[in-house]
Parts: sequence; C-alpha cells; structure tokens
Amino acid sequence: MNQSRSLFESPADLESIALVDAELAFAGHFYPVAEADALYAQLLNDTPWRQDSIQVWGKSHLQPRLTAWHGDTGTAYSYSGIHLQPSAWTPTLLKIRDDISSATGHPFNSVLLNLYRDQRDSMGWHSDDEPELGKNPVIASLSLGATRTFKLKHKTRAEQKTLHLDLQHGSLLIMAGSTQHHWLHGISKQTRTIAPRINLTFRQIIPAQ
Ligand SMILES: O=C(O)CCC(=O)C(=O)O
Ligand SMILES: [Mn+2]
Repeated sequence: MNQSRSLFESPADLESIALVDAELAFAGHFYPVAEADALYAQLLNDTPWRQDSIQVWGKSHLQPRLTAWHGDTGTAYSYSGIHLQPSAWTPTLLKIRDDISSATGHPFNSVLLNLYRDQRDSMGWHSDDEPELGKNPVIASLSLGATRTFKLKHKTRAEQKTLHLDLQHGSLLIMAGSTQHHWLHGISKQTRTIAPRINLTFRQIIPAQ
C-alpha cells in the first residue's frame, strides 16, 4: 500500500471538498444503489448491535443510537467513558474495508458501526481525536440507508459557516489532515420521520505499546 499518495489522486470518484483547516473528499455513489442495498441488509442483520451508556458531565446516559466495534486484535478503543474490545472482521466488513483502502491508498484496522434507528437517533458534536488514532487520522465514513445531514463546525473560527453535507445511501466521506484538530462534527436529531441509517467509520488504531 502506498501511503504517501494524496487522497485526491486516488482512482475512485472522490472529489475534494474545499474547507479551511480541513482535508475532505467525497464520493456520492461509492457503491451503486443495488450493491449498497445488499450491504445495508447484511449489516443490519449480521451486526451485534448494542446500546452503551456514556458519561456526559458525570451523568450516565444511553447513547442515542446503536453501535458495534470490529477490528484487528489489539484495536481496543475508548471514548466518552466507553471501552470497546473489537469483534472479529466479517466478510462483509472486510470487503468494504478493502474497497475503501484500494480507492484511497490508506490502511484501516478497525471500524465503528452506528445504527441510527430513526430521526430521534443522533451523534453529538465531537472530533475523532482520541490518542489511539494518532495526530492526523484518516477516517473513512461510509453511509447506507436513509440520508442524514452530517454537520461540521469550526472549533475556533466563528466566521466559518457550519457545513451541512447530506450523506446518502452508498456515499463515502474521507476526513484527513488536520480536520479533527480544527473541526467538530455531528448528526442532529430531526422532527420529520426518517428511516434507519447505518454509518461505518473505518479507522487506523495505533496499538498500545
Ligand atoms: O454517522 C455519521 O455520519 C458520523 C459518525 C461519526 O462521527 C463517528 O462514528 O465518529
Ligand atoms: Mn466522528
């Protein structure tokens, strides 16, 4: 794998999204609809979905979505007081991982799956900046099912407008460079009815020494 290749020279139809202090690339149809339909059905049925409690300001809350963590042995991951040990790769997850690695030239040894059951499920503002991801992580985010709006908000530059990106069925968003250092991202609750959505974020965990 050639790790020095830029995201934007990759052979997939990844297009760069211009945003200050960030490095983003997007493919609206990384998977065509029929293939995305099959992946969605497999992941919905085959994933050991769980609903963890997280600590927010010292109080325990159920996460407003279901999750699963898969990866190589040794890719334990901690955030918001949750400590996740990886489940094994499944053939479906390995196929998606390998497709994304071929398209971007980046390796991934783990994946966080999120299931947003309906419009009430969400993900609060955060950065993917845990120490085990290293300084400038490449995060590959594949979306399946209903479209949800992914928002990016600059941490310090108030003049930078919040970016709204609709992540539709089969789309792939790559966040790289200093994106996690400068920007927060999240998925808001909505009031109108929205069908389920699965999001997979592939990551490269640096194993603890
Ligand atoms: O569901 C999404 O698009 C975002 C997921 C995310 O930010 C995460 O898993 O860290
Ligand atoms: Mn994130």
